[in-house]
Amino acid sequence: MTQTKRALITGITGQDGSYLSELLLEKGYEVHGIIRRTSTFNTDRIDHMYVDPHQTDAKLFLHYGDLTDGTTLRRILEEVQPFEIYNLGAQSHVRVSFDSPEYTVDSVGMGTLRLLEAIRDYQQRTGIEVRFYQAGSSEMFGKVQDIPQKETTPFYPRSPYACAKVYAHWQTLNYRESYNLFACNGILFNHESPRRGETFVTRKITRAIARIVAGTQKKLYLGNLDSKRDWGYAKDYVRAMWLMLQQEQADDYVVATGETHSVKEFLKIAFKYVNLNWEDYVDFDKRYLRPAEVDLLIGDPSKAKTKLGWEPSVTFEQLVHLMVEADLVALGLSSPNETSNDKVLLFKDNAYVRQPM
Ligand code: NDP
Ligand code: GDR
Repeated sequence: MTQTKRALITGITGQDGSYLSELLLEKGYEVHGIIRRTSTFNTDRIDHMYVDPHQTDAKLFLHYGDLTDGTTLRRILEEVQPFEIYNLGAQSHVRVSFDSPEYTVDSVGMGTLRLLEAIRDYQQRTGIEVRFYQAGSSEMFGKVQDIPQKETTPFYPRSPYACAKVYAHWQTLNYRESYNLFACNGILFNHESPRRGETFVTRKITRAIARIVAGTQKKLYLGNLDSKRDWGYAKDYVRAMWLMLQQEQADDYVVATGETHSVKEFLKIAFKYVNLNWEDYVDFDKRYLRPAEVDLLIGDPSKAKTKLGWEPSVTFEQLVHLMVEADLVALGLSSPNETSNDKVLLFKDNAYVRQPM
């Protein structure tokens, strides 16, 4: 009899956690996620997968916990007995990390250490191998050293968030080397989707466009429009996480598209999709500037392509379009481009389908 594949995900309620859960469920895994207690529901992104755990076909289970609470992490590990752990939980907003540096470092840096320690003890005591994925970030490269950035590029973090991710990266690598843990660092460049948090720049833009078209918003206030990012599609990136844990050897991988675009380029393409000129709607607000900025990120995904067989499936323009479209659909609007063909693009079951209006 084959053993059920069992995975534990921190950050399951986030953008990546939701896509990764879908991928693992599709692959027949039993998925366990750690959620935080909040005063209002925070499970919107995973509700469509959830079935009452009393039902026999339940495959997704949620546990209350927090990366700042080591005792609970240990208890959940003992209860779930996972074979794979994906550490996606984090205070993941770079600008906010300047406002809340201690909490950011606690959840991102110390949180990773707590989890690694719990895994080390569990594995040594039971002899069961646990494979670990650490959600590293291109922000670790920070101030540009090499173009494009690859696995061997030195880190130069420029925010409390990035410093904490560098710490988590090195601890992950050290646990691999010291205790023979199967622990991988993904160094993922920005990845976006209709499920992206509303305060990250891409989603802030696409959501604002839908509201402008609906007539409920007049202006969009942004900070630095000149920074450049290597933006990919989140659904592609969670596939890379899974692939890393299926290899014979644990290793570290850059995951990126290999293309870079400025915030201005994103704005231009996004507003053009609804036949508007971004310059008529965007104003500057210095509150969105960061004390230190990361000006240019562009990744070299050669290693992931060669060793994991990973490829991005969505171009930059397609990504911008699918995000604008999803926000238009969410407000019950359809894009002018699509209506002219008497078709509407609908986001259904995680795919974009054209349907007659
Ligand atoms: P999100 O911000 O969408 O999700 C973060 C998740 O972490 C949420 O589920 C959140 O829970 C949870 N979380 C926050 N604080 C804690 C805590 N103290 N204990 C436990 N869980 C916590 O991030 P993404 O899905 O975009 O990113 C996933 C991971 O990948 C993060 O670690 C991020 O730093 C990293 N990353 C992301 C990239 C990207 O472009 N998206 C690129 C590179 C790395 P809640 O819903 O309750 O807030
Ligand atoms: P980033 O993403 O910092 O790269 O981190 P974000 O979308 O926040 O910023 C990208 C760039 O846009 C500029 N910008 C603004 N950003 C926000 N959020 N809001 C604004 O109004 C605004 N105006 C301009 C920023 O200055 C920046 O240059 C994301 C997160 O998901 C991290 O967790 C992850 O590790 C990295 O991507 C890779």
